[in-house]
Amino acid sequence: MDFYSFFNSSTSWRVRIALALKGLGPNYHGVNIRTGAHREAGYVAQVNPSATVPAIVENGFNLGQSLAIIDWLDIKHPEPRLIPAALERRARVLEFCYLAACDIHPVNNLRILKYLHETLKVSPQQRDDCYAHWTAEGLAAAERLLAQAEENYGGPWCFSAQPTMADCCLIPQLCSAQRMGCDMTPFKRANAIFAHASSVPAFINAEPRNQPD
Ligand SMILES: N[C@@H](CCC(=O)N[C@@H](CS)C(=O)NCC(=O)O)C(=O)O
Repeated sequence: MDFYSFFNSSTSWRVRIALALKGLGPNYHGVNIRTGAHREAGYVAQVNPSATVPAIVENGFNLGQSLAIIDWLDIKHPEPRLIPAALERRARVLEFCYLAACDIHPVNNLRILKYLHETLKVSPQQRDDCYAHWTAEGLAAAERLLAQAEENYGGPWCFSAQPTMADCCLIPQLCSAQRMGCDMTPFKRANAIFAHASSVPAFINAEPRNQPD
């Protein structure tokens, strides 16, 4: 399996956690999104028509979108399961992942931040305030879902004693918020899960500082 990732990309990081939890070691290809490698014609045509990272290619099958990749991995390599089979828990995990992937991440993505600054000419301070505002709103919603999840399913992970795709989404999102200087103190449940994940090898291996690029 070939895996296309950028070390500092939170969506690539989600997939790296999933791969590590499943004990899979694909061929790693660093795609530098800062220099625009994700928009090169060959990459877009053969690897990821979305012109983003992450993506995987296996036996001529190419797939982008981090949640679709994790779902695909979960069916192909079901141990350990990252998307629970039980209907209600599965729905809760997906609810959380869509919050991270559809509501929080997109407004904070590199191309959005660049557009704000380079095209709309907002100042770096306004751009960072925009990031902090939507991140705080999103993480507050995440915190409410996590409190409910702890009550219903326990911990130490988002949705029980085992990590799920929700944890794959949460940890990179928290790091990205921290990196941008957001105030993380209100997010107590998320911080507790983060502290737990920080000592687990699969999560450590997936961190940006441990990637070849
Ligand atoms: N919904 C996509 C988002 C992918 C995405 O936007 N990835 C970012 C890196 S975290 C990227 O490639 N950004 C390039 C850009 O903004 O130009 C997914 O989950 O895979």
